[in-house]
Amino acid sequence: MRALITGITGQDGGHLAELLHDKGYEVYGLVHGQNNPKRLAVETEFPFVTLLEGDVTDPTSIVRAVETSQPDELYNLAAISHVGYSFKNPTLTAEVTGKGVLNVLEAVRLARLTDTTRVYQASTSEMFGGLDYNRPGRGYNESSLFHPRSPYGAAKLYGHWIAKNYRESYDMFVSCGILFNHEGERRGVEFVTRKITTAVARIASGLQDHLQLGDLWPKRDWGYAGDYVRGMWQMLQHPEPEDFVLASGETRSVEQFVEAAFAEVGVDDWRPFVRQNPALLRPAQVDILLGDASKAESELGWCREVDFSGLVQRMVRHDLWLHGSHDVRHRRPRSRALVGGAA
Ligand code: NAP
Ligand code: G4F
Repeated sequence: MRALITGITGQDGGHLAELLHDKGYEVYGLVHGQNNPKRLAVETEFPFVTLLEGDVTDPTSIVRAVETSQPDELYNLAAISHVGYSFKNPTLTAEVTGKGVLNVLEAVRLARLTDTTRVYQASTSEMFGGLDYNRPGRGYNESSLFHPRSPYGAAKLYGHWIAKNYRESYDMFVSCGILFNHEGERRGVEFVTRKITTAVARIASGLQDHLQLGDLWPKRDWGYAGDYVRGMWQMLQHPEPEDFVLASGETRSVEQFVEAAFAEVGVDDWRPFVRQNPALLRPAQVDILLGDASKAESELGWCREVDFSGLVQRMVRHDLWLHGSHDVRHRRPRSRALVGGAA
C-alpha cells in the first residue's frame, strides 16, 4: 500500500508517518518551500519517507505529487492551522486551508485516480464554534450545526463541504475527520498546550522565569495525537466514506491545563509564574469545545489510550528531557520525537 501525506512536517504528519510505516506502507510526504527547515527533521526522524516537493496552493505541484506517488490513501493534513495566525493572515489561510483542499481533490481527479485513491480530509471542531445556541449537551457530533468563529474555522468549513461535494459528485472515497484538539510531544510550541509544557520545563530548569498567555478560561476537549491519527487510518479502512468525530468526551480550561502541568514539577501555586498578555487575545473566541465520538467508537472501534493526565505527564516529561533538566526523575521519554519547533 502507498500513502501520500500532505503536512508531513506537522504534528499529525509525524505520528501518521510512523503508524503507516509500522503497518508496512510505502510513505510519501509533501514538503513545501524552497528551504524548509523542518525538512531535515523529517529526513532524520523518518528516513523511510519519500519526500516530494509541492504546495497545496500550487495545483500543478499537487498533480505531480499525486502522479508520482500513485497513493492508495491520501491524507490531506496541510493547513495554516493556528487560529490566532489565521486572524492576522486571513487571505493566506483561505488559500491554503480552504482552497488547498480543492487543489488536492482536483489533483486526484486529474491524475485519474478517483476510483483507487481514498482521501482523508482533516476537518476540525473549530467549525462548531462553541456558542450557546448550537452546543449540544453530550457534545458536538457529526450532525451538529457549524458556526466557525475564525478565518481558520471558515476556511476549514469550505474544505469540509468541498470534500463532501466531491464524494457526492464524483463518487470519490473522501472521508472527513472532525477532530477535536489533540496534542503531544510533537505539537508546535505556538499552540497553548506545548507552550505551557515547554515553559513549565524551562521554569523548572531555571531557564525562564514566567509564561505569557492570553485567555485562561476557554475550554477544550484535549486528546493525544497518537490516538487520533489511528482514527484517521481507521476512517479510510471503513467500507464507506463518511464523516467521523474524534474526541475525548471531556473538556477542561486552559487554566486547568496550566495547573496540571505545573503540578507535574511539584508547583501548586503557579500564579506567580503566569502573566496575561493582551496581545495574545483573539478577536473572537471559541468558549468551549466538547465532542461526542460515539459514532467512531461504535462503527470504527476507535478508542483513545491516553487520558488527560497521561497527556500532560508525557508532554511535561518530554520537555523536561528536551530542555536539559538534570533531575533523575526526568528520564528520557519513550517517544522518538525530538523536534519542538520555533517559539
Ligand atoms: P500542523 O502541525 O500545523 O501542520 C500543518 C502542516 O501543513 C505542516 O506540515 C505545514 O508545513 C503544512 N503546510 C502549511 N502550509 C502549506 C502549504 N501551502 N502547502 C503544503 N503544506 C503546507 O498541524 P497538525 O496539528 O499536524 O494538524 C494536521 C491537520 O489537522 C491540519 O490540517 C489541522 O488544521 C487539522 N486539525 C488539527 C487539530 C489538532 O488539534 N492538532 C484538530 C483538528 C484538525 P510547514 O510546517 O513545513 O510549513
Ligand atoms: O492551542 P490553541 O492555539 O488551539 P485552538 O485555537 O483550540 O486550535 C487548535 O485546535 C483546533 C481543533 O479544535 C484545530 F483545528 C486547530 O488547528 C488547532 O490545532 O488555543 C487553545 C485555547 C484558545 O482558546 C486560545 O485563545 O488556548 C487559548 N490561549 C490562551 N493563551 C492560547 C494562548 N493559545 C495559544 N496558541 N497561545 C497562547 O498564548
